[in-house]
Amino acid sequence: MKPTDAVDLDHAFKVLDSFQIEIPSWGFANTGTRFGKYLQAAAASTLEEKFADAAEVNRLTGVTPTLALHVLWDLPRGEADLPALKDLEGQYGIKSGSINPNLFQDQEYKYGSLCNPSAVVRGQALAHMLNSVEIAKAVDSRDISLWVADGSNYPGTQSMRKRIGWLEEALHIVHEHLGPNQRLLVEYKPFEPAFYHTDIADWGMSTHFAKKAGPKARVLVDTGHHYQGQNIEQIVAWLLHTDMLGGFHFNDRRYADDDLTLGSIDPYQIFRIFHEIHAAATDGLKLDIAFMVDQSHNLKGKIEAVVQTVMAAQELYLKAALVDRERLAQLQQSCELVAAEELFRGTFWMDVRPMIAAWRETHGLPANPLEALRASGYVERISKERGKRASALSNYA
Ligand code: PSV
Ligand code: MN
Repeated sequence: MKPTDAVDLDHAFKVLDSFQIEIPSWGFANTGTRFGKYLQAAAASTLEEKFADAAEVNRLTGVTPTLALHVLWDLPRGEADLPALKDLEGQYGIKSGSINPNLFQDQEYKYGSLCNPSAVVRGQALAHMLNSVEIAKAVDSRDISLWVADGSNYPGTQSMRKRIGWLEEALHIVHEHLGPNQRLLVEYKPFEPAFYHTDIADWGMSTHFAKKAGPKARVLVDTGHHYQGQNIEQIVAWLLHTDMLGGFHFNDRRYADDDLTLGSIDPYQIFRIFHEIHAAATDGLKLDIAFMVDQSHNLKGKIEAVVQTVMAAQELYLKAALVDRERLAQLQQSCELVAAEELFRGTFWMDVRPMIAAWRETHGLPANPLEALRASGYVERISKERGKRASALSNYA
């Protein structure tokens, strides 16, 4: 079947209709490395600006109706910020997405949050988790997306085993407070900020904690959080098989958690991940997977980078959907290795961009969102407005 066949296009359009991806509020803000920040005039510094930018990305791409929020960065006053948040949702037509508790920036968490040896600090971290659940309920957000930065830097300085127990206990309590449709997504990361041991270091540990927490907990795979050479699609296949896959934080990486644009280093890997998901759906598995972006853009223009990311995600998702899985299954069964690989690889090399452009046009969207962003003058406008405010503030200071 040629990619331009009517049937194919129909199938492609259905695939594209089914695809949405959540973007992170922090992707629009000034972020940096531990060596410093390069500030951008267009960066969002208020929640309203983050909503405005998210609305612009959704206007251009049509597939990002929700914005992931980080509680302490976006709602520093907790529940007191909710009325303003609800107003912004209405004003910008963007819904609050996953709620990300923050258990890493307060001074008390120097030796850990939910895994801290001090019961008092563990209690504080748990209270923040429960508060995050309440915030999520108030804005009708389904997913609490938890990343625990806890760990230790030197051998012998912490009891890894005791910390497992403390975390099991805390997540179980959090789970008990979830609403009927809510989920707890447990993210893992092998290292950073901890450099000797991390309390939730890999998908096995996340799976364990999610299972201990309760039936509404699942694993969250951040593609940047793996060692070099790890086979992420195999992890995804396992999580699908065991019904433990809750969602993704997409980004790309070259060395560690580099926060690079999705597909910028290894688009084939994202294709392979999406293939596992499409294959599971073809095989009749029940899937409920949140696709989210988790990137901060230090050098690229932020809105441009988010639009580029969303476009890359759509392309790779569609390519993977177009794999002729029936034929592939036959080739796998008869162990025709080269033919199977060529079918797989050949689909990866297919240029699906014209199909996506055609789909966009049928939805009243710009055929090329990046070009449309440039033509809109949005970034120039906000650079002027936000830049003026930033320099007024610095003059004042
Ligand atoms: C940590 O590296 C992480 O991937 C977690 O998801 C955080 O919530 C996010 O990045 C933002 O720091
Ligand atoms: Mn993440």
